Amino acid sequence: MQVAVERVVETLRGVPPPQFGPQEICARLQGMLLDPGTLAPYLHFAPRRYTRNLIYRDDLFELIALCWEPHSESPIHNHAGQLCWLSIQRGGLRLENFLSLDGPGPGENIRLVPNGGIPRAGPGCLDLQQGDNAIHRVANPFDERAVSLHVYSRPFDTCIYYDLEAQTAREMRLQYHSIGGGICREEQLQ
Ligand code: CSS
Ligand code: FE2
Repeated sequence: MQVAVERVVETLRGVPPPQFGPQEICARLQGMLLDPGTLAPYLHFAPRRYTRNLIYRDDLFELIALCWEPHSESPIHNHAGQLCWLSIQRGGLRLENFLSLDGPGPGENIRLVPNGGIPRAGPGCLDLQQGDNAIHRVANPFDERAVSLHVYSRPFDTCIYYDLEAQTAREMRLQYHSIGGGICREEQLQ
């Protein structure tokens, strides 16, 4: 069953704040595939990287479409203690989880160890990251473009990124590539 993106926004807006948690939201997103025509206005790709395209945001949650060029990847990062649902819509993504032996940081001498994942997660796959120690890397090491839909509750504009070799954890600012379908000008990037 394919769902219009507007319908997903409506559904999520209908969830009362105390219920906006793993059980309720996983039940709504599990196996959900969006009608590609309704998602198309939010899909903007950029060479050799992934882009973050904001569909909807309020105080409780944000809905973002991420567009992954072949051979692009995120840094290893956390989600600022917020809940993060990732639903693959097109192509494949490699999901790698890590565990910090030294807390989420930021700081020095932060040791990470691999903590499972999925070598190739495909359309309909839903992943949930929760808590400060929910650290992962998402990559598209494949030869076709990929698209994933993300729900973050509450929205966050910074997170921690990790350098495995240097064992550092630093704050990183997150930016939108487009908002409501319109590409952000440099000065609008937030
Ligand atoms: N959290 C990353 C994407 S992987 S879930 C981000 O929002 O850029
Ligand atoms: Fe993430």
